[in-house]
Amino acid sequence: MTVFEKLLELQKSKNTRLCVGLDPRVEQLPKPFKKNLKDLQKFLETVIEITHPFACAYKINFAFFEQFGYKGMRIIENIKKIIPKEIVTISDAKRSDIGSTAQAYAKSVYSYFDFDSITLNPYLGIDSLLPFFEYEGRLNFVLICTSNPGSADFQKIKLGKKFFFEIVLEKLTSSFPSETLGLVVGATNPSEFRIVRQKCPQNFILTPGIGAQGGNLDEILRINQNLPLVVNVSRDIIFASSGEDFEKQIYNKAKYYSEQLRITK
Ligand code: NUP
Repeated sequence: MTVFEKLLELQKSKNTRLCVGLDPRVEQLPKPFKKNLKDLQKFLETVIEITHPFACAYKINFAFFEQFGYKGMRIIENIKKIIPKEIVTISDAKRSDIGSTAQAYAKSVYSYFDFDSITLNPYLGIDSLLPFFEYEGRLNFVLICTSNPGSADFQKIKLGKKFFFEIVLEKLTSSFPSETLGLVVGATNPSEFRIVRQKCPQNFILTPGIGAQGGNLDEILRINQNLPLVVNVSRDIIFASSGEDFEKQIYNKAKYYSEQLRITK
C-alpha cells in the first residue's frame, strides 16, 4: 500500500485530517516536567499517548531535535517507535541538494529513520528531488507557498501573469505522479491555496499555519472541499497549557481540531 493510500484510508476510518506537529521546546515544557532532554522525551510520549486517537499523521520537525545533536536525533528514533504503525509519519526536514548528496538525505529519512513522508525544498531543481521519489510508495511534500511572511520574497514574485510558485508547481506536476507528490501550502495564504487546488485537485496538500500562526481553517476547508488534505497543528495542541492541567488541555485541543477536520460532518 502506498503512503497516499494509507493516509486516505486512515482519514476515512478515523474521520479526520488532523496531523499533530511534534515541535517540542524544552523551555516551554509544562510544569510537571524538568527542562531537560529526558523530560522532553517523556513529554512527547505523553503527547502521543493522548493525541493518537485523534490524528491521521504526526509531523516531526527535525530542527527541534537536531539542535541537541545526537541526543536529539536519538529522541526522534525513540518516539518514532511508539507512534502507532497505522499513523502516517512526516519528517519535516525540508531537504534537497545536488543529486548525490540528496541520495544521502533520502537514505537518512526513508531508510534509516523509516518515515512515510518528508518535506522537500524545490529550489535546487528536479534532480535534487529525484532521489526521494525513487523510494517507492512514499509521499513527498514539496514546499509550494509557505506560511511565513517571507513567502512573498520569492514564491509570490509575478512572472508575467503567473506567480513563481505556479511555475514551480507546473514543473513538479509534469515530473512526478500525483500519488507521490504532496504539496505544502500554508493556511495563511488562502488565495494561493485556491490557485494550487484548482491546478492540482488530486495531490495531497499539507497545510501548516493553523493555531499559533492564525490561519483561517474554515476558509481552507471551504476551498479544499473533499480533496486530499492533511492539516498540521503543532504549538496550539502540544503547548495547550503550561500548567498541571496540560494533559486535559492537550486532549481537548486535539479532539477539537480532529472534529473540525472531519471528512464527513
Ligand atoms: O509553510 C510552512 N509553514 C510552517 O509553519 C511549512 C512548514 N513546514 N511549517 C512548519 O509547520 C513549521 O516549521 C512548524 O514545524 C509547523 C507549524 O507549527 P505551529 O505554527 O502549528 O506551531
